[in-house]
Amino acid sequence: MRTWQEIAACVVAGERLSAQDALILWQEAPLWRLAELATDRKRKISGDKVFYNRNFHLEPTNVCVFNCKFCSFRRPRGSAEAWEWSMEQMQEQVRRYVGSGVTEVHIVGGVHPEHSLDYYCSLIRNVKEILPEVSVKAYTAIELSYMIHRAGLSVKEGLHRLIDAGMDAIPGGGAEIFDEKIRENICPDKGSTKEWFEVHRAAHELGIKTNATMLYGHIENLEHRIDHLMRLRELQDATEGFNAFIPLKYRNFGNSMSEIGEVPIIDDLRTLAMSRLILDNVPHIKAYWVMYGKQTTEMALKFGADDIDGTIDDSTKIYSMAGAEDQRPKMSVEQMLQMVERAGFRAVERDTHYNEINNIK
Ligand code: V47
Repeated sequence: MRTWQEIAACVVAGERLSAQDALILWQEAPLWRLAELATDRKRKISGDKVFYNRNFHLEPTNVCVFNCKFCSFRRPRGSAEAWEWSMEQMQEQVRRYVGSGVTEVHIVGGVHPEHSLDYYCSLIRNVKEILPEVSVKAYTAIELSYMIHRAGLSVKEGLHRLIDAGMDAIPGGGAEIFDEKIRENICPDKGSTKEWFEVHRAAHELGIKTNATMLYGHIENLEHRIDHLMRLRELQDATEGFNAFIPLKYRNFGNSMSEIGEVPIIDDLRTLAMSRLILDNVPHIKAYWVMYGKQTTEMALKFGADDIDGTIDDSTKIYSMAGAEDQRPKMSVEQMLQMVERAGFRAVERDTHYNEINNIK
């Protein structure tokens, strides 16, 4: 077995990490060394740039056919806290952004029992009619798999319909943890790991870029995290379809796993750095500021992240309902620029496809 110092030297030389070496590095390398290794790797890919975008979320409903133990967002139909926005209400939400400079709408919500594929397609069409210049990053693989199978179509046929309606990219949600036993425990009735990969592979084959996430810091261990990252690396080798990876820290407020607690920030930083090192073929590692909070996000930039997501404009409830610091998450471009500068990098506005937008004042 190699020592962490030997493994670190191999990482510097550009050698790909095996699962066994990744575990040793993860467990034994000091935090400062992981920071150095991950930052070196980040610099090779994105130099001194850290990306952000101007975006908002649409969350059509928090009613969901699945009942994941970690979820603080879902409400049973008929509950006072359940919402099911009408198409008109969502059009109204989208109209607020006319002329605002947003470049991306991220649509994600509960897996509604009755919404059809046509409904999801017309939601995208309506967004594009109001904001023709934006990209629509829509629906997790779990939502997609459900709506497409319900329509009696193959995954590729369903994706074709959504692409025709204007879907530009697919977010990374629903991945949770790929290990089937852990998944069975934390989200027993949810769409499977196999379904998640089927959708992402099909999207990549159709030329649609997607993101990937990992929900960590609950009952999984480091081997499960490494296995998760290795499965993503394998698909990326085959398709090159992932734009970004987003590690999602389990937040424990208001769900049925609350007794587990949350992992310390040092674990978040090590996880980011190791994600950057294991996923040597995924260009962008995102520190999602809404989930970490602003201070941890600033630190995360020293651990291999090169993206912080966007302005959000208080449009998502998933993390505020799970106990994140920002109960009304919102960041101005100015605040983002300052955060990135304080961390010693250069903020660059991007669109969904990571094309740079040159309008920084
Ligand atoms: O799949 C739900 C996670 C995800 C909790 O692709 C929780 O750019 C922590 O995927 N604690 C949805 N996490 C959000 C998501 C996402 C977010 C930002 C950017 C992108 C992107 C994707 O949120 C779910 C689940 O893994 N989640 N509940 C919780 N209590």
